[in-house]
Amino acid sequence: MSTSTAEQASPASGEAPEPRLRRRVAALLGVLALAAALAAGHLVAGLVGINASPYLAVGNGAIDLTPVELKDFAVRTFGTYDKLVLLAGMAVVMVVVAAVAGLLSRRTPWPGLVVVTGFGLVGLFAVYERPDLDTPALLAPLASLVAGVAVFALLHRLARRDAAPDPAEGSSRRTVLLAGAGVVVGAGVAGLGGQLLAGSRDAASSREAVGRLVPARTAPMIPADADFAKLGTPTFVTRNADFYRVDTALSIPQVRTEDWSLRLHGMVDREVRYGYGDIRNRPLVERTITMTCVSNEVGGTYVSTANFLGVDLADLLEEAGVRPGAEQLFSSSVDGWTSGSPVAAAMDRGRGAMLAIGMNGEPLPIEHGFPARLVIPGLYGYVSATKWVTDLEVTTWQARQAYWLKRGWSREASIKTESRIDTPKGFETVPGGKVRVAGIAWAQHTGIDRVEVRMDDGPWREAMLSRQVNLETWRMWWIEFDAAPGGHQVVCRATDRSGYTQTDMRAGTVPDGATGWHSINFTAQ
Ligand SMILES: Nc1nc2c(c(=O)[nH]1)N[C@H]1C(S)=C(S)[C@@H](COP(=O)(O)O)O[C@H]1N2
Ligand SMILES: [Mo]
Repeated sequence: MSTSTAEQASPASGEAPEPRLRRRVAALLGVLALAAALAAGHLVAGLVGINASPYLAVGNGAIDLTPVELKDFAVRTFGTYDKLVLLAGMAVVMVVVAAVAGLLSRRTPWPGLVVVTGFGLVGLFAVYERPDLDTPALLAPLASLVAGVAVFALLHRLARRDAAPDPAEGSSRRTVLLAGAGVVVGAGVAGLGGQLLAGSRDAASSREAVGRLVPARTAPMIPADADFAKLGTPTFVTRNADFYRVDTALSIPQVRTEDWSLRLHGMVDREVRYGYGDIRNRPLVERTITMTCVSNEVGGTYVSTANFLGVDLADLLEEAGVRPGAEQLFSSSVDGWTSGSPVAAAMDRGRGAMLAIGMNGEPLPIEHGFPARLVIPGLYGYVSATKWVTDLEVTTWQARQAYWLKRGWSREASIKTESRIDTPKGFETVPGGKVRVAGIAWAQHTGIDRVEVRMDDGPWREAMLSRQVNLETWRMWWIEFDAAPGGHQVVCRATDRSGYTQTDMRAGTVPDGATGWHSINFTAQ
């Protein structure tokens, strides 16, 4: 009440009775223009590819520009919600900037128009910079720019007319309100429309259409004693919905099989290009493989196992004819993410590297790389497991530097021998007496030989190991301790088949994977 009187009074004191917008009206104008801009961009993105939506493109750009330490912190702190946190943070910042831009425009629309245009240009630049988007994608941020400027200019004019000392019409306030409401509804419809349009062209329907992929060679049956799930370990094969997910994609790349191809080129005798049909119509082989992320902390959850279905990478490379001197298989995803794997690992028949199109009896889930991904057992995911893969270049280490290598991670990254306690959970209270401790251990491509567990300051005791499925997968273990009432600590360590026992030296995940023993505290009652 008091502010509005002050504002009413101020024009009277100046010579030119310039109408000034009330603060909250001005701020709201900025926010409405922002909403209109984002929604218009999203709608057009529904037609030209949802990743062209300026909001998503700016977020994806931000992820690529984020320093490693911050990214590592985000993944550690927010886990799989890191991207949601980023999007929410961006929204807050944008709303604040838009409101401030509105506040600066109480007399003339220019400051707001400049800010809205600035936003638009950032969106245009972000889309322009995305490797997975081409020229038509620029229509989306362009639509944002136009909608933002138009809505701001229009609402500003209406609101100023209303704020004039002598409003022309008594109805002009209602006009402003109606226009504002119109923008809100329009933005909602446009945003939703974009989402729906994108849905109709997305990869889900294409994945449905793939139907059943039939292996020519199925993976050997997993024996019942390959896990101790009833005793508190994970199941041997991880359900697709539970399989860990790590990638830099803010919105999951949507690739339809008919739009997908894989180009194999570089230091080869003949360049080859495969369509989806070329791959699925080959005899498909299925392999049980445990994947691990280099960002997995000691005791972390970024390790899972699946039956992958696909073709031997070695077959494709041999068909193309790898030239002498080739060192690196440089793979690219449709979204521009890249990875460098040793050619030797990709060609090694004993390792069984694949171009995978199926996972646990289904076409690859979209978030795990549909239509096709690499899986090279024994190496951390960032140097072996390119999702949405579309390009394979045979080259040298000198010639090409992959995404994470440029950001300080190692070139060579074999998965380290590790073990984890799954039961009891940290700080759990369990009945005293016999306490069962169970978990997993992995040393892909080498194999686990032994897991030892120690309670408090007692001796190391050997745990019971599950049956080994193959060298590229994890093993489960369990053991029982007599635990007197009170607090206890258990620690585990694995020894692999090369004779190496996990070091207790704690190392962080950068540059080539964490080390150290996993320990947990629990209370016996
Ligand atoms: N296109 C693309 N592929 C990618 C990544 C990525 O960011 N983009 N991340 C890699 C990393 S770091 C890991 S650990 C694995 C994880 O695969 P998943 O999400 O299927 O578990 O994918 C790899 N492939
Ligand atoms: Mo990873």
